[in-house]
Amino acid sequence: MRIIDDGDTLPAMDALTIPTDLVSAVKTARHIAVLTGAGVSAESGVPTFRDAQTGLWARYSPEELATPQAFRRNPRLVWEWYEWRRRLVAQAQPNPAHLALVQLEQIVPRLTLITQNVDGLHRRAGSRNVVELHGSITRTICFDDRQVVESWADTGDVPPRCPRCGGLLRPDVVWFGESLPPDALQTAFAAAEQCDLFFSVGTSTVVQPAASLPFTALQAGVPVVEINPQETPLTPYARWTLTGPAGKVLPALLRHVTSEGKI
Ligand code: BJW
Repeated sequence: MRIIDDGDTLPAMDALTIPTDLVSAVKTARHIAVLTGAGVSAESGVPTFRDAQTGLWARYSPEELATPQAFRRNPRLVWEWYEWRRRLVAQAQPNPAHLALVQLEQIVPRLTLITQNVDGLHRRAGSRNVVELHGSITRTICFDDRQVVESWADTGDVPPRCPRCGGLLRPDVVWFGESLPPDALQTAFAAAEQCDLFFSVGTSTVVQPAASLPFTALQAGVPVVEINPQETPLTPYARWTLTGPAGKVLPALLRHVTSEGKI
């Protein structure tokens, strides 16, 4: 259901209408799973990946930056791109979408927050049960043995070298063609199958295997809510489509859920 088509809605507390049956579904849910993507951090000033003008890949294609092959080809370019993004993320603050998800975790018996984002903003906002599918830009690993490296000598090398083995250092993120952390992946798919409400927020739903999570939920009979200003491959299948920025839609939903009594 698209909210713009919905006749049975609560009165707008702001410019958005929130379907009453969605509010009920949130209030009665025992376990909610939420999948987030880059759109959730857009209102914190962190660019998304695939927006034509402002996306992180506006100047380079993904294959030039986010693959092991790209790193082997031009490690300096890839390292410097991530250095730029690390600085951007360090200056960014959690936005109302992150904060609404913290609030949701506090009022639902169980919430599994599955994120594709590497910026750490969910944890910085205060979310506790966060599953990071694509790693974290704040950690550094050795390209050769994938061990986390906490510090290294500033020798002027770009990228710097692993203090243990001399290998090149890289960010602890998942590039195309690489496996996702198995524990995180298993937790995410189990949550998608076992939850009783699934939210997909701010993701283009194109990058696998994360993009399969809402469809796994659907196959298990779980209703899916999508929050996104744009349509995605998931849109035709979502029970509720809330068209708009997550930083407006999620707080509006939470206001409706909390204003009508506790779960
Ligand atoms: C807003 C908003 C606002 C804006 N509010 N919303 C099956 C079929 C075909 C291919 C594959 C397949 N299985 C695997 C593959 C290959 C590949 C893949 O999926 N390719 C596709 C492109 C087709 N997947 C992989 O390689 C994965 N590995 C793997 O599966 O290993 C096994 C294997 C390998 C090879 C073959 C087969 C099996 C690894 C994927 C790793 C993805 N890594 C990245 C980079 C992470 C590091 C970094 O940050 O640099 O992860 S790519 C990039 O995309 C990043 C993101 O997490 C990910 C998803 O992007 P996201 O979050 O959806 O962002 P956008 O920009 O796409 O969308 C933003 C959305 O927000 C838009 O919809 C906006 O409208 C919206 N929005 N403002 C709400 N205010």
